[in-house]
Amino acid sequence: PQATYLSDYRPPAYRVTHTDLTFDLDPGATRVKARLHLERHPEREAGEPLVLDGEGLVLKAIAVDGEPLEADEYAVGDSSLTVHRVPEAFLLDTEVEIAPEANTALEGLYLSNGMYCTQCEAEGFRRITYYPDRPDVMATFSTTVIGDDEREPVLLSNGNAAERGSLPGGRHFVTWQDPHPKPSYLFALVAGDLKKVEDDFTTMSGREVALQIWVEEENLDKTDHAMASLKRAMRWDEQAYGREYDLDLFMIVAVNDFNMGAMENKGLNIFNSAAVLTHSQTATDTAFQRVESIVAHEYFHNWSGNRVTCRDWFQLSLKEGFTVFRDQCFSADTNSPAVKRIEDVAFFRTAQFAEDAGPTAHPVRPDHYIEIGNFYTLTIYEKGAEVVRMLANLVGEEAFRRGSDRYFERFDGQAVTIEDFVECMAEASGLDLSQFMRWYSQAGTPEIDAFGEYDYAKCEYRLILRQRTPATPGQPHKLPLHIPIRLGLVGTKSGRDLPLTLDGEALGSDAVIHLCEAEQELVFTDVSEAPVPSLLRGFSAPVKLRFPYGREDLAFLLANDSDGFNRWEAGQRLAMLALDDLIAAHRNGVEKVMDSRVVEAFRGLLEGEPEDRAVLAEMLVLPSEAYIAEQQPLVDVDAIHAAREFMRQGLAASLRDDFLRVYRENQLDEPYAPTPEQIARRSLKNVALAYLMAIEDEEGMVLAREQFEADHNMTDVRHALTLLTHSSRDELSEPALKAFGERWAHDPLVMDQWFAIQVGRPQPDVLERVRFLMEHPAFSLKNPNKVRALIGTFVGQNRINFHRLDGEGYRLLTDTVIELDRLNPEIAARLIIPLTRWARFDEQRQALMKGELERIRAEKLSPNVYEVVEKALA
Ligand code: DPP
Ligand code: ZN
Repeated sequence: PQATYLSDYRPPAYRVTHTDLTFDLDPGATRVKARLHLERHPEREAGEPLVLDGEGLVLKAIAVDGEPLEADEYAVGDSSLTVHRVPEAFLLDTEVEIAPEANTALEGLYLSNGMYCTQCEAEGFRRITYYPDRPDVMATFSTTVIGDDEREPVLLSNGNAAERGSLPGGRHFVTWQDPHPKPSYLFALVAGDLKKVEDDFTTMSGREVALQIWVEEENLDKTDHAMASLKRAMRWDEQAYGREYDLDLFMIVAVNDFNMGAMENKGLNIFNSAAVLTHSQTATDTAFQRVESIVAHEYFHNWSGNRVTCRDWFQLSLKEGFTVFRDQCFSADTNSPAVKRIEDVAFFRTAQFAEDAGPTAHPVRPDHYIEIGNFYTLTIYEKGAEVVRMLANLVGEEAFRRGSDRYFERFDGQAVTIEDFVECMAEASGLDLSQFMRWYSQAGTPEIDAFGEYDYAKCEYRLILRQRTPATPGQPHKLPLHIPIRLGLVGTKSGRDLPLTLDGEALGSDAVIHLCEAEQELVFTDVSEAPVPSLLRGFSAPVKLRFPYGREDLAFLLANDSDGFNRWEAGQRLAMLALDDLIAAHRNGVEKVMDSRVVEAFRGLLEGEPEDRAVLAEMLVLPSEAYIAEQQPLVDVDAIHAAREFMRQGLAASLRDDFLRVYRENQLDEPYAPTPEQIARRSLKNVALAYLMAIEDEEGMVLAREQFEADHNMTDVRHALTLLTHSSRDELSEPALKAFGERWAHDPLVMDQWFAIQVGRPQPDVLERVRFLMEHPAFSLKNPNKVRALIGTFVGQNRINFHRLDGEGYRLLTDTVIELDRLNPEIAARLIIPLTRWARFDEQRQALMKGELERIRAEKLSPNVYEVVEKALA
């Protein structure tokens, strides 16, 4: 397979001004007629051949300006169609045949549960018809869909429905007009026996918009939350960004088989059912929150992505980073901002840092790829969002809004680059952002070493900051970045933020420092008492920051920092220091001793007045095994697990009565609602229950069983079932699992949870269970949600068993990937990632992991898996 390079970018030779499509649907032989209005691109020379993308298409007819072409006037390749000579402006008609029922890759047009649907981003449209399938070709579309009266009563595409009618033979059609020029990746078609829930929205300028969520009939009762989220998102985008919706109709469709979470097709968002359907009995609080943020994310793309799109796929983070930032801010505004930030950062620092530290590390704007499908990554999305957040913090709220207004106005209807976006921010703020651009081109996680010293005599605090970014594949040398460091100095006597004076300038008590050099020294003057520095508040930059905090300092910050995020962070750091000791003890075979300072810090949290229960719940959770692993030079899977369990049990044993009290105090009698208040109480209660279960406390065990049987809502039921299943008490968990599995056998989204719960078991028998469940009638390798629930959860969250020393965990993953690659390369390439991180483990595991990668490499592979495996073995 060939790589594509950013530096090779050229505008297309021909652009499409209008696209007219007709689909005559049939599972095995759908006919697609396309009439493209083409013209030469003004920047390209006359006389170039027309080369269109196309994969897996059977060409049935081709004509230019109505004249059928002779066989020697065009050529059909594996992935292209070339017309040797074309005029400056012309009509191209093609007709192709495709087979949606044979499409297991879930790109292009495919069938999901008997329903036709499409996924065109990034390069799926070329599996539908011959087309310049690249985002800088933007055209208006009209789409006629012809389907069966009975099987496909509903025929949907982008834009507004302009015409409908019946046809002979029990068929009918609908024609859709989309007046907004769009790239092919935003095309969508859905056809099937769907039911809709309807609502409406009046935009800020008074335009009426019909809102529809289309689902299978049995899911009609699971759309309320998505609809309410959509309306909140529409209002929020008007208020926060001045962006209004621009069609008469906005549709969401839920499909069961979907590679991603959801897709922002113009006016017709297609969602993985897991990202849209919720009900108190079937979805957890986390799922409710995820639905809210994904509905918002896809809606926000209407401006950041659709109206202004990407010039090429190297610019993917232009729309994704910005849109993730937008959805994060939306969720923070609608829920608890501190908790949202904590959750996002906790996830980011495990998953994205791990990506940056592995062989698939890449910049937020990569400079080459083999398969763009492999670049829908945490770096492009989440690090991209962190980069936009840094920009927002550097330029300030008002300039950021002016900059974004400028961006949307200047580039409306265009396909642009990351420079265009940053340039708007630079213009709006007057800030020089040239060094900042390195965030887009340099891969890897910057590391900052900080040292501080208080001079009592001079009342000065001297802070030294040193940055370096480790080498990543293809980038041995890194340059210093422009890093915003938000900080405060917390007085050890007063417990308050001290006023900051730097170079004679008063900065308030919370300031953003621009770290631009490899090393910078800051001298704060008029510091009236010895402080503990609170650094990188709110995680103001996606970096690893080290500071030689003592445990007392951390306990102090945990109790006194005015920044909620950094209070949580202080607790995490304190726990990490104690965990490091326990890991070392485990490795050296000496007795593990619980650090009483951690116990006392937790006691303080549990016995204090909870101002924010949601934050408190987060503070009571120890760093995850994945996060601890990220902090170790060499990952010792077993020691990490043993250390963390030891600490959980130690905390539970010392604070048992507190946990029991917190559990009882946070029981709720009210009917379920996904409100921040209720969610906070449930999290707190469930964290407490998890501690009680960590020591298999008899009373805790009874509470878990009662919570499962009370059947109040899925959050509580799932949590209780998970705790029982992960305990050693199979006599309690087996009947519960059986009852749950039978009750929900008809609901695929609940069965996903049933799979995930079981494969998270720490017991060594889990591997046999994974293999056994892969044969379960509710499991299918063709359904990405099932693969993620069963294999993804096992590999990603059951670290001790995935990394078993007999290599069985690795073998299971490899067997699955090899089989899956023949069905769905995109999902296969994602699933294999944990194996690529072999360099982080001991020699024995390294050898096993590499051996499995070699075994995959020996197969005939998709470009997706090929690219990942090659990087891993390079
Ligand atoms: N569906 C993916 C997203 O919304 C790709 N655009 O991020
Ligand atoms: Zn997106």
